[in-house]
Amino acid sequence: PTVDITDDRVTATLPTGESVSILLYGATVISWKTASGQENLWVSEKAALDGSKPVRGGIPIVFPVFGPPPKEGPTSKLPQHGFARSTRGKSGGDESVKLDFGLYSAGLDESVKSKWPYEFGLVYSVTLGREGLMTVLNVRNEGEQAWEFQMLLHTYLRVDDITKTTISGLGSATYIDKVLNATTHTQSTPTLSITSEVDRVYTGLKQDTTSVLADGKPRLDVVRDNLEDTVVWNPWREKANAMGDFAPKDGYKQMVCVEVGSVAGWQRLEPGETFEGE
Ligand code: TA6
Repeated sequence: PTVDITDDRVTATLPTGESVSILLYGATVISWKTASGQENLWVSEKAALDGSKPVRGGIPIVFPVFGPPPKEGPTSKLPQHGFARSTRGKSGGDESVKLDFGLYSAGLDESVKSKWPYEFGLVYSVTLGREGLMTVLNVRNEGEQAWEFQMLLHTYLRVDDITKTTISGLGSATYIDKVLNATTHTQSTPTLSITSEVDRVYTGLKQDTTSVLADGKPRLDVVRDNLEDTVVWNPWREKANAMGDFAPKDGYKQMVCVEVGSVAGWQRLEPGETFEGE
């Protein structure tokens, strides 16, 4: 598909011609056309599309109250139909851009489905802002039975020189060392230097930030939200050599994985429940 982004709207068009336009104001869908160009949504010729009032037409979102609010109670001060339809979404403007991707059980090949036959929905949101990159995985149980899962954002970070790289924010945490037969240890130093293969699952970290330092100076902060575990991995020389798709072979000197997730235990989702890790 092609995606065209202007100041006030996003328009996406499939190669076959179908298109959708979403006004950033209220995330209001204001056009949905079939391949032949037929418009399926009605928008008033006098609709305000400049953000001065909710759009008269398209698909305004009603949240968190429908109609005139009750006289009393938590929604009593809100305008009719709430505020969502008259609030510009955070994904707009030049400050940040947010992209959402979906993966659903219905989209799996039968061969995969037969090995893990549960109904799920994943929405992965990637937001680029001035201060950083945010990656969020939202997991939903779409089925009728509970299931368990683990998840991780297996992030490969680029560094200039691994010998000058240290990792902080892991001090006094417990970790499972996958290099040492998955034995459990406690991080004794406040910072971790990487001078050989490292493959550790840090569990129950108190701080939510793990920092990558270059020459002792802050380079990148990896911040966990609603996730308990952080994996630190560098394959070093031999393991890098053994991976057919790892190149250049000395690339381990320019990378370190700091991966946030929920991997030491299992997350359980009842039907209809969602989990979000960031
Ligand atoms: O997260 C670290 C790790 O689990 C390592 O044990 C290492 O094997 C790595 O991920 C890469 O896994 P992959 O399946 O991508 O080769």
